[in-house]
Amino acid sequence: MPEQTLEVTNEKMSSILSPLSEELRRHLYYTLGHHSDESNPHYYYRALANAVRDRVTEHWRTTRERFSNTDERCVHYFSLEFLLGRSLNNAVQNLELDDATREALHQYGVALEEVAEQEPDAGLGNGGLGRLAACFLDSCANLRLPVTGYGIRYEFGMFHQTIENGRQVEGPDHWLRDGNPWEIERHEDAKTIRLYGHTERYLDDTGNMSIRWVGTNDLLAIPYDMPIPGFKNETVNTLRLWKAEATDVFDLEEFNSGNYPDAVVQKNNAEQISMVLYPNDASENGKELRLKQQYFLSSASLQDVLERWVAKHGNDFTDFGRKNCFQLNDTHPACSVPELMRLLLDVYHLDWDSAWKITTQCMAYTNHTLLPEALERWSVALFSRLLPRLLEIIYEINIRFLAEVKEKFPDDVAVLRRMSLVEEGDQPHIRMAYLSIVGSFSVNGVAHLHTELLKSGLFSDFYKLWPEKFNNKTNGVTQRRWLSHCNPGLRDLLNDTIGTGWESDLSQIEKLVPFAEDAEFRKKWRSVKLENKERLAKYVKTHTGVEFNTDAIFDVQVKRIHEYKRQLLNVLHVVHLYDRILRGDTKDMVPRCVLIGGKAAPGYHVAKLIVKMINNVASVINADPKTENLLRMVFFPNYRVSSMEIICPGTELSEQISTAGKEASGTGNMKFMMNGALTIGTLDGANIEIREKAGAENFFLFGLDENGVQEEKKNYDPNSIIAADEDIRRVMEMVEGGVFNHHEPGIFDLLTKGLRNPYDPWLTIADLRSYIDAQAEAGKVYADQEKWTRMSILNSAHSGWFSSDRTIAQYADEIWDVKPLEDA
Ligand code: T68
Repeated sequence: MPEQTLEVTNEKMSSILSPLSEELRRHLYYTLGHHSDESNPHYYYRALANAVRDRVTEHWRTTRERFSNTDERCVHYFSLEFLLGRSLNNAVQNLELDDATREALHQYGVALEEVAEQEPDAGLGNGGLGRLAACFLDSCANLRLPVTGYGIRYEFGMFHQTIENGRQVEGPDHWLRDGNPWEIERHEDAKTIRLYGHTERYLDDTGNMSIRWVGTNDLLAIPYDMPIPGFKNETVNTLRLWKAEATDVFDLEEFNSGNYPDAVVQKNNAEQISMVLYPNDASENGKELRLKQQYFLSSASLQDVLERWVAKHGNDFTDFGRKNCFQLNDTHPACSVPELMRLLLDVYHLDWDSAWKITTQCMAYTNHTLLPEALERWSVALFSRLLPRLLEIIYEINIRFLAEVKEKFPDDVAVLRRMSLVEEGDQPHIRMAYLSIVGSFSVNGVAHLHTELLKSGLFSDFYKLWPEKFNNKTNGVTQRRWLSHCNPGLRDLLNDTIGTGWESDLSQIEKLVPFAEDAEFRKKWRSVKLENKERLAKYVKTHTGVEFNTDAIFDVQVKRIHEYKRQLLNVLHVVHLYDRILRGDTKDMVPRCVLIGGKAAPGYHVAKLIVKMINNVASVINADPKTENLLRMVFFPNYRVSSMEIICPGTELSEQISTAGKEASGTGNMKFMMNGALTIGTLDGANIEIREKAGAENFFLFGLDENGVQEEKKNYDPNSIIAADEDIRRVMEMVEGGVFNHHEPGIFDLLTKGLRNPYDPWLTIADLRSYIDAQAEAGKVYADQEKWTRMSILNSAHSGWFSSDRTIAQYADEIWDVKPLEDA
C-alpha cells in the first residue's frame, strides 16, 4: 500500500481516536479482554498505556518523515545502556494529557499515581552512564534535534536486589513479562549479523582484489522502536533497540538435514546475545558474550544507517560523513570504528583513504571514567576468533596511526608502545579507548575536572598529538523528569512564582534568587519539602520497616556501591554519631535520618561487604533505644530510577563524597540540587561546578582536592591519623571490636584492614576528620531553618546549568553541528 493512503492528518486523527476515556475503555475491553468491574490497577495501566501510545503515533510518524526528508546532518547515539525508568507519566506530561487521563481513570475510581505504579522500570542500564543516555534522548526531543538512540533490547535488565541477613541477593528482572506497550517491532528492518568464520582474498567483478569474511555464523537483529516524546512540541523521536534472533536460513538447513531440535537450540544460542544486561558498572569484564553484544549493536545500527543512505543517495558516500554523526557512549560501542570501515571497504567497495576519511568525520567518543581498571581491553585471541575481519582492520588502522605518531615524535621510542592500539604482552589486547580516540573527530569528558584529568593523565599522549579533538561537555539531567514530574509540589510553587518557562528552559529558574529573601516564600518552600519528606518516610517504612521522623534532617547517598564512592566514609560518620549518643555528647546534635541505597556488581566482593556493613550498622543503631529521635539509618533495597523519583524530592542533604579525581561527573548530585538539597561533597567531578554555581557559602565542602590526594599518597599513614584523633580512634574501635557483627566475628576485617592500609587508594581515613567537621557544620546550619531554607532555595535557583538541555545544546553546537528540524 502506498504511504499516501496511510497518512492520517491531525483532523482525521481526531476522528479516528475518541476521547481518552473511551479509548481507555476500548483497550480495556478489546485489547485486554477485561470488563471494568473485574479489573485491577495492572490492567488499567496496560489499557491506559495503549491509549496514550496511540496518541503518540501521529507525531511519531511526522517526526520520522522529517528525519527521512531532511538534508541536514543526523545524529545516532550509540549506547549499550538506556536507563529509561517508567514511560507512562513521561508521555502523559509531555503530551499534556494529565487532565484527560485523570478524568478517564475517574470513571473507574482509580488514581493516576496508583496506575502508574504498575509499570515496571525499563532498567536497561547500570547507573549514571545509562541514565545520562535517557536524559539526553529527552533533551534531544525537547530541542527537536534529529537524534536517534540505538541500543539493545535486553530481555533481562538490571538485576532485582533484595537483602537477606544484611547481604545483597540478586534476582532476575523480567521487565517484559507482561509485554511492553511502548515498543513497536519492525521485522521488515531486520539486519544480519555475522560472527566467527575467517577472511579470504578474491577478485571482485571489476577485477580488483577484495577481501571477504566467510564461513560465519549468522544471526538476526530485529529492531524494536520506542517513542521519545518531546515536551509539548509535536515531536516524537525514536529509540531503536535490537533483539537477537536466529536466522530462518540457518533453521531451514538444520531442519532439512532432519535436525529439528538442533535448529531450535541454535535459535536459543542466537537469542542469548540480547538476553541480559551485564551488571558491572566500573570494571572490565572480558566475557565473550559481552563483546558479541557490543559488536551486535554496532553492526546492526551502522547497517541501518548505511542502508537508508544508499536508498536515498545510491553508492555515493561523498557527503556521508558530513551528514551523519555517531556519538559513542563510552567505548562499549567502539567496534563501530572498524565495523564502519568494514562496511565501506568490503560491502560498498570504497578505498581505504576514502573510508577512513568518512569514518573519522562522523565518529565522536564520550569517556565516562578515570579509573584505569575500567578501561576496556579485548584479547586479540578472542577478537580474532569472533571478529577476524575487524581485527585485520584494527591492525591496519594501527600501522597507519603509529606511522603518524612516529612522524610527530621522531625521537621518542617509548611513545609507540604506549600509544599502540595493541597492548603487547603474553596475551596481547586491543585498547578500546585508544581505538575510539584514533577513530573519532571528538573526544569529550563529562565534567570540567574530568576532561582536564583526561588531557593530563590517561590520554595525555593523545592530547599532545591532537589537542583539537578534546573537549568538555559537563553532564546534565532532564528537569522534566527530575523536577516537574517527581516533585509536583515544587513544580506548582515554581509555576506560581516564576511562571512555567523553566520546564523547557531551566536557565529561567534563576528568577527564584530574590525569593530566597522572602519569608513568606521560604515558608511555602519548607511546606513543600515537608510533604516530600512525609512521602519519602512512608516509602522507607514500607520497604524497610524503619520509621523516619520528618523533623530530622534527611541525609541521602544513593548510587552504585563502589569503594571510590566511599559509602564507607558515610558509615564511619554514622558510627561516630552513634558513639556520641552512647557517650551522652548530644548537645547541638540535630536528629538525622540517613538513607543509603545502591546495587553492588554481583562479582565485586568488597562492594557486597560494604552493603552488609551498612545493614548491620543500621540494625544495631535502629534497635538501640538511646538513638530514639536522634539517629536512624537504612539501606534502601533495589534502588532504581523510580525510587529516585521519590527519594530525591525528600532529600535535604546530598552525599557526594568520592575520593577527589575519581568520579567523572556524577548526575545524582544535580538531581538533588534542583530539588533543593544542599550538597556535602569533595572537589570531584561536577561537584566543583555545582559549588561554583551555588556559591561556596551554599555548599558543605570537605576533604583533599585532586592535588592533595596525589600529595597525601606519597606518605599516607592512616594508622597515625587514627591514633591521633580521639573520635576516629573510637569509631575504629567500635567497628573492629565487633559492635556491629557480634554473631559473625571477623566478617568486616577486609574492610577495616583496607581503611588502615597505607596503600588504600580511596584515602577514606585521610578525609574522615574533615568530613565529620563538615557534617557538624551542616547540622548546625540545619538548626537555623531560615538560613537552611535560604541556602536550599539558592541551590535550586542556580541549578539551571545542570539541565541536560544545556548539555545537549552544547553537543549539538560544538560536536554534532546540528540544528533543530523544522517542519517539512
Ligand atoms: C558514570 N559511569 C560515571 N558507568 O561514574 C559518573 N561502566 O561519574 C558519570 O556521571 C556518569 O557515568 C555519566 O557520565 C557509569 O555509569 C557505567 O555504568 C558502566 C557500565 C558498563 C561498563 C562500565
